[in-house]
Amino acid sequence: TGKKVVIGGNWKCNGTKESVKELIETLNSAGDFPSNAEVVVAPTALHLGMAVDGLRKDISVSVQNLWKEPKAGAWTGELTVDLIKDFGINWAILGHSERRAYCGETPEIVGTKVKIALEAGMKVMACIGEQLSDREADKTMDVCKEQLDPIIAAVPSGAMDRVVIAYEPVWAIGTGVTATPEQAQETHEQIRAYLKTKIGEEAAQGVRIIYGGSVKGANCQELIKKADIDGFLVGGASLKPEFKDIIACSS
Ligand code: G2H
Repeated sequence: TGKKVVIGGNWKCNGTKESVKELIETLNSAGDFPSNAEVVVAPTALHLGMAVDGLRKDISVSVQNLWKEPKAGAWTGELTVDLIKDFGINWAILGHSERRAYCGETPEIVGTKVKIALEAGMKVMACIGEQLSDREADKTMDVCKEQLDPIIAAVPSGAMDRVVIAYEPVWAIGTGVTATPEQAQETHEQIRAYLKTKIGEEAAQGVRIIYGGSVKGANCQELIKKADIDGFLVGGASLKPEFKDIIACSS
């Protein structure tokens, strides 16, 4: 389909000035990336400047969140899209499960943020995923649909190609437990089938659906072989030199 593979690095709330400098140097000296890889890293807000200034230009920088109103103003502690774009940042991770779980982000809030980012011309990695109890109760797709609906509804006409869906089963996040390639493929396929009913066959085929949850150098090869896995959102392993091996697996 000619889709580029998205390899996202979600640094979460990690890093020191020294470790971020080292990571930037490691990535900058990692040699050529596969031509079909779209590499994006999301540092903490404190480290965004270092990343924008220091990283090679074929790595894009992303925020991990943004404010639910588009314009700068009296929003203490927040970052609005106009500030983010002014800084040269064009990607946002939105609706990560940690923000849903710990920061009260409802599916509706996530939808609002997706809309704001896309209207500003940004690209979005919108995260969805079920808890272990949902999976055990056979509710994986119910939860994914509930999270997907406001995201899909938020996409302005013609902007679907700037939306990446990150499927991250919560039980596989930071736990060392990865969904098996078969489990991940099964859900990715169901997500794409659901997208088809909402946006049509062709548009749904074009959407990159990436997997997140304990992705590492040792398991990325098997996962990327699957038909509906179009890349990764990597947490823990994106802070290590191993991230370049994950980028390499997209070739
Ligand atoms: C899932 C993932 C990155 P990790 O949250 O978004 O983190 O790879 O550490 O499970």
